Amino acid sequence: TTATFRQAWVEEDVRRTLPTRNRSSHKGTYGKGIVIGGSRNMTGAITLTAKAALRSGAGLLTMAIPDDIYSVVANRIPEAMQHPCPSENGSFAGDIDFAQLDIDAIAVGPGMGRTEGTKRIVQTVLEQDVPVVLDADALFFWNEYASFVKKRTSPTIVTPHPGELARMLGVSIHDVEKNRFGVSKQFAMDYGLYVVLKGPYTIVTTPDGKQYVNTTGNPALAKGGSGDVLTGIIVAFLMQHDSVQAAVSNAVWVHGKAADFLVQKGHSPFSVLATDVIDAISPVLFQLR
Ligand code: NPW
Ligand code: AMP
Ligand code: MG
Repeated sequence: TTATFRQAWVEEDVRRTLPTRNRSSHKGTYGKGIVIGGSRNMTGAITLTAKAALRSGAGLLTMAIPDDIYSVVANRIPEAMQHPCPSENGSFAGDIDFAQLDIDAIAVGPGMGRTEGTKRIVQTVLEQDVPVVLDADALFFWNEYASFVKKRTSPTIVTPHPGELARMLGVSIHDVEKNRFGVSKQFAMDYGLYVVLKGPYTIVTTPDGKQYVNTTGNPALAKGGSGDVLTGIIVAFLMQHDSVQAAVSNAVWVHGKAADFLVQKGHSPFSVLATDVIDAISPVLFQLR
């Protein structure tokens, strides 16, 4: 085993590592991202991811969605571009031709469902030589991706909640929760990837086993859609940071801080929605830069 490196990730770290928005920049400076997900029963998740990415400074953002749900999704975010994909029964049923797309980072999984189409697209995503965030349903067929993940040379980030990590490892949720540090470190080092183990005190683990514990967030986030928002912030920050660890830790921090900001401003944790968290990204970033 390696030496233990554990550190809290606090506001001072975010202030030190968050990039600035330069006077001479243009949209291409901040990266071209794609978020892939959605299905007929879950059109909201990928919409939340895309909107969160745009609020987090992504230069250009494309949403790849099953063409069955194209019109409902496209109607919600005029700033995002769309890449409608072949679909069957409201889910992906085909591949994505990345050669046609000019992409700097990918997030895949929110609201995608667990079909053969999901499996195929995730495998293709893992063959792309850019940073990849795997979340939600993109984590479902984990064992089938192992060989693809180990071959990658660009960063891979997985963002499981304890239920998802337990499923990926074939252990109980209790096994994950009683040893959150150990389990995520082992997993990160085995696969050579970044693990974001979510929950109160989210832990970000790097491929070499360093661990950063988040200090923001509250139970307002214990609600459907929160994780989908986090994935959008992560993919946007990956395009704007040099350090993957700083990008991911800052994203987790800003996500939690947005929820904290809302509660401080008099919103009840009962009532805060994932959409409100997206709207609070702006004042949080304003206070930082
Ligand atoms: P239980 O039973 O709740 O106690 P799944 P998912 C457990 C989409 N969404 N700590 C949980 O336990 C997502 O993007 C769409 C411990 C259960 O066993 C995905 O595509 C929305 N355990 C899809 O839904 C809004 C925890 O894990 C299992 C835990 C499925 O995602 C909602 C559930 O996990 C949603 O985001 C925790 N913190 N959290 C939309 N509007 O379109 C969960 N568990 O079966 O992997 O499903 O997370 O619900
Ligand atoms: P997901 O389960 O994928 O929707 O992700 C839930 C998100 O909300 C993760 O970022 C969690 O860290 C966060 N979250 C959920 N419950 C809490 C809580 N009680 N305190 C702080 N953060 C939470
Ligand atoms: Mg989730």
